[in-house]
Amino acid sequence: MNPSGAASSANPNSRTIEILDQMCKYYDQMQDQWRTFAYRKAISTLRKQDTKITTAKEAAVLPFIGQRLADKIEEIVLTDRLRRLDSTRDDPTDQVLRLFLGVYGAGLAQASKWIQAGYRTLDDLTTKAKLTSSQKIGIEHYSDFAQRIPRTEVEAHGTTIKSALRTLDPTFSATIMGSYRRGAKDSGDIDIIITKPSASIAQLHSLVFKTLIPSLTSSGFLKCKLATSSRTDDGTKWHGVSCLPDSTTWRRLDLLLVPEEEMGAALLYFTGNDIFNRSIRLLASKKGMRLNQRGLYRDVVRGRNREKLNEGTLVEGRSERKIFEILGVPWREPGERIC
Ligand code: DCP
Ligand code: MG
Ligand code: MN
Repeated sequence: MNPSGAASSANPNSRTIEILDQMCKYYDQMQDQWRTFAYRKAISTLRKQDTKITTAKEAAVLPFIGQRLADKIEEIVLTDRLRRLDSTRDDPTDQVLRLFLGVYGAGLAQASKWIQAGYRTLDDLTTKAKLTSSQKIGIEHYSDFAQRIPRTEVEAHGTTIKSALRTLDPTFSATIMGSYRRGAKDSGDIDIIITKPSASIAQLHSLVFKTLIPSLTSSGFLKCKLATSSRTDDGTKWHGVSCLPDSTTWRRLDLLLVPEEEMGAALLYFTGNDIFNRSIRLLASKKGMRLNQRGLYRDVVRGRNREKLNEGTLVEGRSERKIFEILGVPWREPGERIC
């Protein structure tokens, strides 16, 4: 196991891993979740091998490596490259698509529409396309948002929020989540859970939206809001942008407001990674339960197409460890939740 996730040069398959990793990043940029997952799983299998996998036949018997991936592994070993990867670099439409998909909030549908309208550059979008205010920010700060955030800087953003909260109400707490909690040396954004013992979601909402955010905005730390959502769907969240006083690089910041009784489920959800979340949710559903970011539920009645007919009964929401226990999954430290 290589918990840092980096392809160690000591690994006999490091060159294969390096190229598969580039292919995986490509699919990630294309927002092709299935291929991204398939590649990540195959890479994690390869990392665990002590010998060099040189043929498709050897590769195909390994877990999570199907025939097509096995053929690619053989191609890499034989030619030291992957034609599929090279072709992505030569295709101009493909490059524009990836460029547009990098705009905050832009999905495949939006990016394709821009391409169909004849736009090819970010400048085209700025001057010709009709953009939402979030998309405008996504374009203006395109290169900021594309940069990884060093761990110490993630911490500094967390500290700013924590100290602001402390002056407003010392019983509030903020916890840095996401890749940071998994121990990553750098992160794509800053994810923070805000909670307070025995506070309702309405009280949390009021303090954060009416006091914390306005105050951090006037101090210059928060730059803008990109998206918000409240209860009913998937919890209360705030997506926006922050920037340290000694920096000019704008960073993506995600806040999640969580009542105490849901903290365990929220910690589990917001720690990820996304593949780990998928697999643990699948496991819950195999056991007749349902796991989401608010809790673990049982007696969920499902219809013919496995659609939910009721919400079920809450089994556990408060404790992350108990959710693992009830599901019969041995505890995994955040750093080990990398699939
Ligand atoms: N999450 C999820 N499914 C998604 C998006 C997010 O389960 N589609 C959960 C797991 C993630 C966490 O939320 O770990 C935070 O989401 P991020 O997109 O911020 O991802 P990470 O923090 O894991 O990585 P990064 O460093 O790229 O931000
Ligand atoms: Mg994150
Ligand atoms: Mn995030």
